[in-house]
Amino acid sequence: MRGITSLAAAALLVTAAISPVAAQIAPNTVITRTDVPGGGESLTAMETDVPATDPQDSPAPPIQFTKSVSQHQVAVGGKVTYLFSATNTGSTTADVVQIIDTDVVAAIVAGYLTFVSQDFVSLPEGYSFAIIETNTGIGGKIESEVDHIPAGTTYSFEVVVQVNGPPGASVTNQATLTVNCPGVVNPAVEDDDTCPEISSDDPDTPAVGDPTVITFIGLVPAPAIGAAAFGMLFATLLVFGSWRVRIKRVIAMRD
Ligand SMILES: [Ca+2]
Repeated sequence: MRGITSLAAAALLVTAAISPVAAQIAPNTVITRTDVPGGGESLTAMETDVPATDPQDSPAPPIQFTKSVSQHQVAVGGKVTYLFSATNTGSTTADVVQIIDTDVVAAIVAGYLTFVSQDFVSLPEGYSFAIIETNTGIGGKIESEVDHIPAGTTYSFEVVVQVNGPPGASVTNQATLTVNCPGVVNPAVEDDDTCPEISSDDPDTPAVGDPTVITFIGLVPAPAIGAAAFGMLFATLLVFGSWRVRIKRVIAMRD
């Protein structure tokens, strides 16, 4: 027999001599090479009902990554909370999920914001490692990592900052998420087992994958004075003016 023959059985072991069999291998067939005593190799093929791929070579599960904010308009001197949230919407576990935000730190360095605090909000069940690190210096970043996120669960943390101003200024920022993706080579990052970056989405806006924006506001502007109000103000000033005159007069009489 030349090559490997596939049968209809769900699982079948076939041993064959070394030969160019690649073109004859049925889908979902696992090939194992074994050294033969005295030299040479043998091939063992197992036809299965599942794809013949290493689970570690499977793409990472999809992750919904959002960066929400407690309020989009913040009074100068007030505080605002950013919530970073990663939800595994797939059917397999996501490993080594890392979130990085440099934009918030850039706003801190520029004096628009002041860092207040950070904390975990939701940790995946059964996690064994999670960390948040914030470096508020020049070139610093907020960096958080969790070792895994099981399917259907969420990992989230929050960062609180204070708004320094000036009124009218805005801070636009976006975080990125990476997840371990063995078998997928991404030359854009150092680790070639990391999937391409995912940019955060502001869940309060209809656009997908858009940055999160906060705008600083100052005192509430006074409403415009209408004609009627102006007339009342003018009459009031006239009365006030007469009082002033009257007061002067009283003083003059006392003198
Ligand atoms: Ca959005």
